[in-house]
Amino acid sequence: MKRAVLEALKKNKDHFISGEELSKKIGVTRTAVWKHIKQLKEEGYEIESVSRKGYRLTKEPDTLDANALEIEIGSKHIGSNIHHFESIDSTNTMAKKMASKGAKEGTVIIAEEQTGGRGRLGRSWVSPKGTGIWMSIILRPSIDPTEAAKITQITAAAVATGLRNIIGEDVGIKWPNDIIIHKKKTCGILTEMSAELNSVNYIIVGIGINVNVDIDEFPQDVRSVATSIKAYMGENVSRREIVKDILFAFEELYLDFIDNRNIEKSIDICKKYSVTLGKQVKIRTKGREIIAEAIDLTEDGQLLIKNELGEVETVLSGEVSVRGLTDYV
Ligand code: BTX
Repeated sequence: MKRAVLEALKKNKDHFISGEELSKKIGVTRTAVWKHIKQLKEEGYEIESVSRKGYRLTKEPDTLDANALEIEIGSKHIGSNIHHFESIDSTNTMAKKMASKGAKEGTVIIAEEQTGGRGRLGRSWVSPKGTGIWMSIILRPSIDPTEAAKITQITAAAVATGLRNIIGEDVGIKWPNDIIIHKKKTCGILTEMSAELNSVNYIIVGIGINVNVDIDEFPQDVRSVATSIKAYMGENVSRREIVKDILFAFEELYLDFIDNRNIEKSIDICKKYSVTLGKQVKIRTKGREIIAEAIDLTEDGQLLIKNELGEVETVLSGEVSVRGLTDYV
């Protein structure tokens, strides 16, 4: 019911809507409407109320409230079912729990804060309260487990597309799973999978984005590689807008892959916005470190490099760390 009140207020932002109209529309008493309005106000919604005119929504808080996000996204697939947590260890861990209990494809888990955010290869992901987007999407694609890395490339393409809408052309993709602004990491992607030999049970794609994070909040070691959208833009940016744009872009690219077996568009975006291609990079994998030139992405989204002997090799995204020779990118 609270959601229906919010939906009506959001749709009528430019004028007042009376308590009576709201109660008729939603099918509850005027007292119930008033209670929901009170609750919304407590959650940070600014709602003007004028006697004989009614209510008007004047300002929304930048929380990642599930109701508001679902209304705004309006998708039947990715983001149609959102679970929002104030504080959680890791949205990927929660997504795995929900997926193993049958949560449907497209379910999104999103948190204001993670106390045990995870990166790849056992690393941790710093996720301060109220200023970032820490979210995971549950997917159930009918693909071979060997294709899971493609999901990371689709996600990178979607995040870069979404962020470029808001921030512009300084957004780049550092293969395989980072989104960069001005050579610094703004977003990391963690793809995890539960699979049998030939089939996928589910894939969890975790996306962490530093939106309004103050750089001082990062520990020293992270500060040297990380940035936030706020640090770049010089002002706070709406997290909801970003979630909406990214999930919208993700749905289009993901469904193209699932329905048409086509990831050409995603790989094209990854190539176009790549900050890795054409660079000398250091590749660390299972105790081995090589310096090579990153030359291209394969049609599956793997990295093609030319090693120091001039030989061309393919690098799989699973267990590698890629760095520039002098800086992070
Ligand atoms: P990664 O292994 O590529 O990057 C982890 C490394 O990035 C850390 O070792 C640290 O140096 C640096 N780092 C840590 N926190 C941040 C940060 N906030 N901003 C920039 N750099 C940082 C990248 O792993 C994948 C991260 C995925 C995070 C999402 S959040 C939602 C979901 N839930 C979860 O637990 N993880 C994912």
